[in-house]
Amino acid sequence: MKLDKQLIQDHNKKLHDKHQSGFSFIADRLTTEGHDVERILAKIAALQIAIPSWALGTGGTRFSRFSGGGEPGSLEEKIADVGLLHAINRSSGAISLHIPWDIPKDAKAIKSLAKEYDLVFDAVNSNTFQDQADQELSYKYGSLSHSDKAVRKLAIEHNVDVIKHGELLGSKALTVWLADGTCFPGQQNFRKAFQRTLESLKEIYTALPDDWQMFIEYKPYEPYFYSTVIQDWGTSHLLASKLGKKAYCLVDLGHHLPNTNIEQIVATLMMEGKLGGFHFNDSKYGDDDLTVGSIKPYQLFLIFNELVYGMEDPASINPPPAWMIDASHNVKDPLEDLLQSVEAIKLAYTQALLVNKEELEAARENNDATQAQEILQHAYRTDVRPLIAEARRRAGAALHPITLFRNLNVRKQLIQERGLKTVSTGL
Ligand code: RM4
Ligand code: MN
Ligand code: MN
Repeated sequence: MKLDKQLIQDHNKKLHDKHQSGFSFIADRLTTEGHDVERILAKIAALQIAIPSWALGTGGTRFSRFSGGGEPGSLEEKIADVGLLHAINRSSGAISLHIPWDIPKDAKAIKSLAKEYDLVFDAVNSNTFQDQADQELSYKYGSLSHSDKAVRKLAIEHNVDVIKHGELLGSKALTVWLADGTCFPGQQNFRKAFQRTLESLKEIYTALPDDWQMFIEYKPYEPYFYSTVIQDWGTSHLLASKLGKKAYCLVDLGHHLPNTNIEQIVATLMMEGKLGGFHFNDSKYGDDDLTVGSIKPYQLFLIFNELVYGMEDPASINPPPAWMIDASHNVKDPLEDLLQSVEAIKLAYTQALLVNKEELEAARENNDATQAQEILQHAYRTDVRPLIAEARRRAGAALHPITLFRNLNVRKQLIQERGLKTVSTGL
């Protein structure tokens, strides 16, 4: 389904007056406070967040999966869904593929289809956490860290294959997330598992084109519950440092134990120039993969405060990170959820742009904790929604994405097109 641009214009026209008064109000206030509103709007518009190809269907838990209707049944339909999101918000201009869930059979055709929707291909993701139907060796006891060299070889070759698929599509990064780990104390030699992983990653790294990056994702537990080979940012950083300058760490918000200070991890990694990729989601307990900003919006703001600091610092050695939503949708319509997630990311980003850095630094130097909090929360408590809407309007997108999505009955149309019982590949 392709969205007629006129429908967006009609929607914007209806909301115009209300939007305009809200926007003038905040723009005036920010100008009085010394902000350059045009500069902020340009930054908001420039932030593009990749959508993973596995987030467009209804996700499941280990108990069940309640499929929604009209789910994309092919890669082409997934691209159409991301294209739809991008048409509505002009902020989701990239798609991230998971191989082999989404192997492009005809890369050229897939690439030109994506282009029709104004989309590019973000990082490609390998999958060594599931055995494929025709697979002779099993990843049950690990992949890149496996005790059996033949299994490691299989996993290495798969990653090299994923790079090749990515090259044909114009991707510039490979994300490696390993499920490798153990469930029981004593099951594995930690040192050997790390060394084997490093050796395997070295081989993959050799196959990485010069202008590519490798993102190493960490996770403390799950699917195994005692140990994980790449359990935390320190392990990821150690591997990335040993591999070389094309290797970076990837922070997935859900891959931390409750109450971990993620903003501090972000600060350290950016200081070292090693933050390559970022997966957004939200959680209450673990890797819940809930809508971004639905549980801990203040934490998201604090994380963005460090990200903005790292991105705007002229002395920064960190490349621009690759942004992606990594979520699962068990309850909400996946497309609505993704629209909400993109909005939440933009809200936190914009609020972080409003932090008065000079005043904050002065407060810090004076050890004035009260003033530091005042400064941060002054930015956080600013309702920046009209700014984001204005940036969208200027880009030709909808003032209120969810309202437009609902008014146009998009899901109903997708069900008519694809049927009620389609199931998309992914988790
Ligand atoms: C993992 C991890 C990876 C994602 C898979 C589907 O928990 O977050 O990034 O590829 O889920
Ligand atoms: Mn992830
Ligand atoms: Mn995850």
